[in-house]
Amino acid sequence: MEKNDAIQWYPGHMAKASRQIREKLKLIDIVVEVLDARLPVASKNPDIDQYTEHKRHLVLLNKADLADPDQNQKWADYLKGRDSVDEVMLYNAFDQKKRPELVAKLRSLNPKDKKQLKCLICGIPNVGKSTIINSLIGKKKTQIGNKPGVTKGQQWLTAPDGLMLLDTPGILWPKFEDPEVGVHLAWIGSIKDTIFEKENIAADLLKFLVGHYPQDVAALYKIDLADKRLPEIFDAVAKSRGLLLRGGEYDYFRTSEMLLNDFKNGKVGRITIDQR
Ligand SMILES: Nc1nc2c(ncn2[C@@H]2O[C@H](COP(=O)(O)OP(=O)(O)OP(=O)(O)O)[C@@H](O)[C@H]2O)c(=O)[nH]1
Ligand SMILES: [Mg+2]
Repeated sequence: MEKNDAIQWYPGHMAKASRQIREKLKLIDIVVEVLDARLPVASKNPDIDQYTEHKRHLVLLNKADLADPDQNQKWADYLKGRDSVDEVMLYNAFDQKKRPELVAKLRSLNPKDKKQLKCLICGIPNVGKSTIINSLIGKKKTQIGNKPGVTKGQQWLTAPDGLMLLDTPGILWPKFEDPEVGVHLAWIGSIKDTIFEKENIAADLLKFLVGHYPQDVAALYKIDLADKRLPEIFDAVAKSRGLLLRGGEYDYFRTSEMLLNDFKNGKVGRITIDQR
């Protein structure tokens, strides 16, 4: 990791977005903190705890469809016990069957039996904030995309059931104490993977996957992991996808890109990175 990475992780617009959230806090009834269920610890922006001090606080573990079901339950149970948290829910923003439960939870947190509930939807980039808003409205009203920084500014949206939702740009915190956190955030697409050497973070990812979810790796790439060390597994993945350079050598760059994309898009299987 380079010394200057902190600057790229916390560009000026995030400081601005964070200030704009603080300016709106007085209006907010419920803070909906969106985490990526695959990374419930590292996808938590510690700054959000300041927003929730005098507010109702719902934690949504979104993309639960991409995360390990056993881990999902463990994390949901654990987070429910946290002091400031009123409700926790495992969510999949593309599953409309989950919507009524979320609406019911929001209504149950209704502070003063208000007709109109103002909810702040916040979290780090790419965790699915705008997709959740679309799921609550029932229409594609906000722009979404599988990369960080799709939402550029705040926007109030009206949803049925008396919900007013404030979509906000994803915000990270200025400094990661643990460099691994940065790498994990790149795996889930919350920071640009271009600030790292792709081959390095792909090798780290493959190591994690082989260590924790070997069957998923073997099944997806149709390879036998027995007696293979990591570099041989990397080669086997390249070979299984025919990713070769002109001279017949393995194309490590394209293999790295493919691995990172397969993971980000949930092709490898239901994987949780932060294990509980
Ligand atoms: N599988 C799955 N994908 C999801 C879910 N929610 C969102 N996504 C995908 O995650 C990506 C990011 O979604 P966005 O809604 O743009 O995320 P965001 O938090 O608003 O991101 P920024 O605006 O960049 O901060 C998109 O490719 C969505 O299709 C979910 O519950 N499950
Ligand atoms: Mg967004």
